[in-house]
Amino acid sequence: MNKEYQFIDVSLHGSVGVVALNRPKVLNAINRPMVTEIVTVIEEFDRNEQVKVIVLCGNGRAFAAGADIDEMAEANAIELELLNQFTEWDRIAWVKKPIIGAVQGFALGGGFELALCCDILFAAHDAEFGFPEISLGVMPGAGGTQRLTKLMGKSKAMEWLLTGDRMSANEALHYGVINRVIAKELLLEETMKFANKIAKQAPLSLRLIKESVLKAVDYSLYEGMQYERKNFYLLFASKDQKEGMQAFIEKRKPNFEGE
Ligand code: DAK
Repeated sequence: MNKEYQFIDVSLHGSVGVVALNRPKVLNAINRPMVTEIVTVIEEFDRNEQVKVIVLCGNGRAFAAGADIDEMAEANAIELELLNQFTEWDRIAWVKKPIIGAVQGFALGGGFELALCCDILFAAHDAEFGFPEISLGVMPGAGGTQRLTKLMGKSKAMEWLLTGDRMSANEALHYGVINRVIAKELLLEETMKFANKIAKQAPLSLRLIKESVLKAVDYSLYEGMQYERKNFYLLFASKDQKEGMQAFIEKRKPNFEGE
């Protein structure tokens, strides 16, 4: 990765691509060019054959304290409609490879919404999640009301969204919003360990399992199972299915190639 980015750090560690939000002085407040950079790089990683898993994290003491309020303060509705920046944001949801989020410190507003775009979330003990939009006289607009509700159910989501209160890492774990709480100093190390572990799995299986799980959120059980079945059949067209099963029979480790 030799391109220079202004608001993010990008690195490649074997088969794990890492995007670190990098405006630590303003707690990684997400401005518009940062959204463009994040989406550009995640999509590049998604197309890069070497990359199997993507990790998203923040430099400094926060994951991200929300969208950049200085940038938003004077915005008007028509300007936002014409900017149409949510189409760019929505492309994160189309990424095929697993995205693992590592959250330390604040994940607020748009920062929480970005974390909720991840497939797996690890958080440090000091992580705080919340939607402070209500105290700014606005509301979440990048998926927060929808994704939080699908994860924790209507009543609890309503409470967090209407109060704007901050959820601790342990509360987020309790409500099924995140996967693990980890000591702060080990957060990145443990996240990378996990990313490397799943990066060794058959790439096409990773891809189609992610796609099928996401369908479970939107589809009825019947529709979801039809979708799952098509993906199941599809994997029998792959070389990796032959290799995986042959390796089992020959009592050796499979050598997956993503084909
Ligand atoms: N925007 C701009 N600057 C921010 C910021 C933010 N969201 N959050 C923090 N900063 C800046 C502070 O102004 C401060 O800058 P200096 O004064 O040092 O120049 C620096 O970061 C450190 O912050 P604090 O001094 O406030 O640090 P504390 O530890 O005392 O407090 C805090 C941390 C996170 C509790 C506090 O900074 C805070 O309340 N921050 C604002 C949280 C918030 O309301 N976030 C915005 C929610 S609205 C979209 C996608 C998403 C969204 C919109 C559009 N599209 C794709 C179109 C989302 C909207 C939102 O997120």
